[in-house]
Amino acid sequence: MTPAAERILAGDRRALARAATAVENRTPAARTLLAELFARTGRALTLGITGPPGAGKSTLTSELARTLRAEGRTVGILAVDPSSPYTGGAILGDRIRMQSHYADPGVFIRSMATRGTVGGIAEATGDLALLLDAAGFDTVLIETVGVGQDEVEIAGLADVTLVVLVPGMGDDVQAIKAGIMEIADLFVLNKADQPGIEKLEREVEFLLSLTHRPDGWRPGCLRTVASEGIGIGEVLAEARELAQSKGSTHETAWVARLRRMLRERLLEKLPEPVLRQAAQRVAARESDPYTLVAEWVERIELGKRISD
Ligand SMILES: Nc1nc2c(ncn2[C@@H]2O[C@H](COP(=O)(O)OP(=O)(O)OP(=O)(O)O)[C@@H](O)[C@H]2O)c(=O)[nH]1
Ligand SMILES: [Mg+2]
Repeated sequence: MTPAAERILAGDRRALARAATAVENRTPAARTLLAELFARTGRALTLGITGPPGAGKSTLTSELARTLRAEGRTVGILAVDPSSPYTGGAILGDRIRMQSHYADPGVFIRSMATRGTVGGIAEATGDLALLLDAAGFDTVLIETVGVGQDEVEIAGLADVTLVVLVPGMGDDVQAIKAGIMEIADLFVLNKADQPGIEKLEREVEFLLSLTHRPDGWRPGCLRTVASEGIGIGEVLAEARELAQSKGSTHETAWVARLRRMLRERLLEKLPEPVLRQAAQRVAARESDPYTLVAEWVERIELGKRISD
């Protein structure tokens, strides 16, 4: 075993932070490390927390972490914002919200903005979660903003996905339902101290009554006031129960994940400038895309980079 892996397993937080950066940067060394550590994973409970901007995801995450710490459990927190390259503000806000956790060695926090790479963000998140799992964290909380494709993929990494909604969303509840319904295991109706909570609850219950998911799952909903720590214990208890009963869906998650991993590795063999040049030639009708892709596949089979 490499010294880096040994240090991480021994609980060395600096080694973990360095490894997390390597994982984010998708380095070959990080891959070797993860391969080494993989056998030690599979123990952490991973919760996804997603929902619209400002719904209280970070507040809820922080409160979940507080509750878990009070139980003596360790917590890894990954805050991902795939939609915006500028998470500076959000991260700054989170720093204030998460302040009490930063000094706690039982909590590891990492915020990730989009790095501008194609795909990859879901994989980077998934790998970070595995790294924290191997490092012995009991629970991994993954916060993502919005409900785009990246978020759906990121949600697929979690054992249980909580979707946070708030009163006063108006037609937004309708608008976001399509993507959200597929990934939600539990709806958290936050800001229950605000007017309109009954209306929101009725709307969500109505949408749920119309939804028939292929897996037969019917998500529940719970009210919280995250900013006052109200309802957090119930959310955690429900999430744990769901994780227990969902136990067997891991294989399905790995189908999606293996597919993405393969895609990521294959695309690595095709650097962005080379892809752009090729696209230019195709657009100008100087070469045809079918022959081009066939040639690339042939090269990949020979283990070569396409740019070689
Ligand atoms: N009234 C009320 N305010 C809340 C509640 N939960 C969170 N807030 C406030 O809502 C604001 C947004 O909370 P965040 O936790 O940053 O929300 P978020 O979903 O993480 O936001 P982004 O990450 O920026 O999308 C903050 O000012 C919180 O204090 C709640 O239950 N009731
Ligand atoms: Mg947040």
